[in-house]
Amino acid sequence: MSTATESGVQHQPGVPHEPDARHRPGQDDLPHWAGAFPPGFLWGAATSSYQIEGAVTEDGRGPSIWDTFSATPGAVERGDTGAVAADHYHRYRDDVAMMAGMGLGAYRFSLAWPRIQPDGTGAVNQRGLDFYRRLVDTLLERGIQPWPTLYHWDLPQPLEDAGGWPARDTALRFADYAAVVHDALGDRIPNWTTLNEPWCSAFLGYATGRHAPGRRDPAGALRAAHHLMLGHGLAVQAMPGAQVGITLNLTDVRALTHQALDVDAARRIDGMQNRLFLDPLLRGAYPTDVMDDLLPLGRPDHIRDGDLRTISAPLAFLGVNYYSPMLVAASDTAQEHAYPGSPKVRIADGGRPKTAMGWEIDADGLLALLVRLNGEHPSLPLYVTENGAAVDEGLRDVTRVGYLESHIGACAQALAIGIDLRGYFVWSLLDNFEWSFGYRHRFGIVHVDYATQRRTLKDSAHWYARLIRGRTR
Ligand code: IFM
Repeated sequence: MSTATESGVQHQPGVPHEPDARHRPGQDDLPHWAGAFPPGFLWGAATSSYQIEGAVTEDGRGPSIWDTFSATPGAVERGDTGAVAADHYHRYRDDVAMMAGMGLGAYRFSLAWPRIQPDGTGAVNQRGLDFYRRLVDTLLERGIQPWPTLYHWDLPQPLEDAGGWPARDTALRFADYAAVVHDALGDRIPNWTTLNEPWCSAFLGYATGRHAPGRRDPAGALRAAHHLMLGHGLAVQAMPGAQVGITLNLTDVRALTHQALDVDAARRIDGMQNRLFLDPLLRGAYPTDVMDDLLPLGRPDHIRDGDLRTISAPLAFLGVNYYSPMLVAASDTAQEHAYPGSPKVRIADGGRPKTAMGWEIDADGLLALLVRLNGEHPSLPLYVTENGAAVDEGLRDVTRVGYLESHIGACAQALAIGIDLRGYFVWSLLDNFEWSFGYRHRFGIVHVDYATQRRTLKDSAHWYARLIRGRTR
């Protein structure tokens, strides 16, 4: 049984009401552009396996690089791990009911490779696949489109032990895993995403060591970036008939000044953050200026004939994760950052309000990015697959509401000028494990009390539900 509130949000048994309805945004708060989204526009929310599932040793799941990394002293704040996280593995039914109550049309989640192939190769663990079968069926029963990502950073530890993403074989193993998952679930799911944010996997994981597996090997990070994209291309081949896309964390890179050195700094960062991934995927070639920047790290002899043809298989869509623009400038001294080959570049402060992550809030950057992508690749359908804010305001998350309003407003503008934007996923449905920050930062539109696992809708969740219902009524 469920009960409707005046905001249209259904509350399911086991899903608590928020404490005070008086401050909730109502119909009058809907922005003027709310009606601009076409019917069929996909409204969703996103999560990822290691950040919410918990149950890391259950039903045959093997260890991932994030289990190992978070058990390493000093790697994650306060020693937090994803061992329990938001306990979604056990609570997925209530979570899906909550999503249905909010009117979500799609749920973006990732599958944990080590649940499905605990060794990263060979034997398939049916109990791991069964979890995702149950999740997908529950979503479909509720009319919510499953939007799965095959890889959101939780590499099976045995594959890291065998060389990780810097090793070419990992790309081949990824394609095998993709085939297993597609065979099991392909009849129920039309749209698949191979990778989430390969930039993070490669450069935070293998260059700065801020993410699992915690290696500091810039040349290895470059090999990892290539093998991630090769894995993507091989996975496309391994999922015949599927609509396959990829999600990249892209941004609008701006030079601090018009001076040549700052402009060159912006070129370099745009090259590493955006073009190093976009160009192989969409043009079948690496950007030559970026390859020149990277030459001091060694010759790219890991790139083999035919790889770029595999990587540039036609994409059904591009997923865009956008949080903040980047302002960059030349630096006199070498900086520690995640951009190998360009040490004398610094990230500057644009003086805008910031989220709790210290990320500047600027929705114009999202619009600029969508305009650029559409200009360069006019026939490529786009989805904003992540966008959201970490704020420490509890249930009255006025800053997050403002963030979502301005960024979804940017999406409305993009649609108004004819950009083929087909959906928007807020990051994140639930408060969750924010990687090396542990549980310090809260991205959820739904609050999670980690002691009790009680879920409570924040104002942003009510606002988003109102927006969706305002659109779909
Ligand atoms: O939490 C992450 C997510 O896993 C990937 N994209 C960015 C989010 C916020 O940092």
